[in-house]
Amino acid sequence: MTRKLTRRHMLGLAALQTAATLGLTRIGTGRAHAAQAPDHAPALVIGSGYGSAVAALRLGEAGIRTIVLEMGRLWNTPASDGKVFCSTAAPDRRSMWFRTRTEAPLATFLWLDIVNKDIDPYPGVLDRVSYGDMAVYVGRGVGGGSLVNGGMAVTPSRAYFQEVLPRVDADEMYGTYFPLARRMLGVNSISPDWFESTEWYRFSRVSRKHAHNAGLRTVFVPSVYDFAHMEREAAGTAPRSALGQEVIYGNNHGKRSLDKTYLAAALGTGNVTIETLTRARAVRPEGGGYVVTADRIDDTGAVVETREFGCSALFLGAGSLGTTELLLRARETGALPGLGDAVGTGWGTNGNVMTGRANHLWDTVGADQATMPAMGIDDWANPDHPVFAEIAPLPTGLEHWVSLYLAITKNPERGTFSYDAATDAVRLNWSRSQNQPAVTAAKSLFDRVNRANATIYRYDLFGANRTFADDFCYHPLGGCVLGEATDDYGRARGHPRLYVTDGALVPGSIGVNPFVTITALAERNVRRVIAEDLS
Ligand code: FAE
Repeated sequence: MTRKLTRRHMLGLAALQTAATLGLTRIGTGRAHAAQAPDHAPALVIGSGYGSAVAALRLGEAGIRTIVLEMGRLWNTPASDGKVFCSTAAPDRRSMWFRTRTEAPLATFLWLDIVNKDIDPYPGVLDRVSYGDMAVYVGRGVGGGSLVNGGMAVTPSRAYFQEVLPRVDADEMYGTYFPLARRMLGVNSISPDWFESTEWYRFSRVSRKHAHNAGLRTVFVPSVYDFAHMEREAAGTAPRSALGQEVIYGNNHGKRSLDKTYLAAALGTGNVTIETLTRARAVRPEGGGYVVTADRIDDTGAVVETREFGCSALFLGAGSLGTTELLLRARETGALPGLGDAVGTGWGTNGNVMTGRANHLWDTVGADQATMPAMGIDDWANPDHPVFAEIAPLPTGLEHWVSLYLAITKNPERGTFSYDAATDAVRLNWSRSQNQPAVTAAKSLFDRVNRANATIYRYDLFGANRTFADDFCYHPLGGCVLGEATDDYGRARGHPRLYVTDGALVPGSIGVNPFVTITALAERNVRRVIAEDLS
């Protein structure tokens, strides 16, 4: 099993490299790549994030020829600086999806507009999708969110998982699919000895001390960033990535993103091809299957070709926003009239809210900070305000005495999406006030921390003197909720062989960083679907 997978990975990685070298937008090996009808396959997968990558691998392994459509580009060709990705300190056109200026989560520092930089428009790797009172960060490219995220690979508490998804067999998830997801994603943990001794995690140790002073519990957070590589970075024997201010605009080294794991293995089956810079825009049923209309764009964003892809089975893995948009548009335009009312509902931010605290002069957080969080404050058992707060880095290369956090709270508020026929656009209905429960919960925890340490909040980081960033999130979840918009295995209601396979299935909250859950659920669902519907 292991040897087979390794050979597959190598074949897949070679295909990715060939596509990069030749500048191809079609990636694949074997019979899938040589297919007579490149626009038709038994299975079509939209997107190449966690849910899609799982579907592509398992379909490919089952011998089912599969085409993956990804709107972003393949990220493995070095630019003139010798690097694939740019750093947060020196963002260029590679950083963001068709922008003229970066839109980093921290808008300012000391109230100064020194964080964001002017850039040329390009299919960059990070997008910020704005819907009035809420903006959502997402990854764009082969690997989706895995290219830009903080790598935190957290399994939710069993009790909360059961509360959120009561119809999913928790024994099966915790016995089979969570361990499988962690293994496939390459999850590892930091060495506690190194954590205690390295300058790169001083910021975490200071936050831990302050949390403990307030009687709070901290936990190590597993990661898909290779901590052995990070130790070599610190020792000067490997090129710096997490220790070189690389994260939200991609990591040049160390990160086990999906193109190195699931997608490489999927390509290695010889049954999977990936079409990049190809954005699905419409879905319709035809001949017992589906046809997807997709635009291929060039580096300027211009549509160079519109293609129709036919399939017998369609898997939507375009992320919570992308999948919901495609299905809502299809329902509202009458293309897929059988989809139920639940499509476009049950969306949430996973209770995300960020905040920063100002430390005393003697509590230095260090000029050197690893970009990969390795510790969280776990107060999820708090009956009034459950919070899991990751201790986030702020790697500027200078001492700044800031402790930064991404709090995950149990915000019960949910958003809905609506379709505007005049503009063919999908809108998120979410008001600022809906994030108040998240702010209240985070404030209750960090007020405690501040009281215990005689510290205050920072007012200079999120614009308009705000102490809590409540207008953006990193963890969009829901929109096509499992058991509501779909059956209990992600089969869309009303249309056979149409599946949702990504974060759109999770009902708005999971209590921890979500990609391990999205991966494990996709593994569970696709196994059932292949066995019952596609064999
Ligand atoms: P996702 O990974 O978003 O993939 C969807 C893919 O579909 C993308 O590649 C899109 O470009 C593509 N796509 C969308 N629309 C279309 C279309 N119409 N046609 C073709 N392609 C399309 O979906 N989670 C954690 O668990 N731990 C973390 O440390 C963490 N940190 C994060 C940091 C940042 C900056 C961000 C943005 C997210 C972070 N997340 C983290 C969230 C995590 O990356 C996210 O939950 C997953 O990526 C969602 O997986 P999906 O499969 O749902």
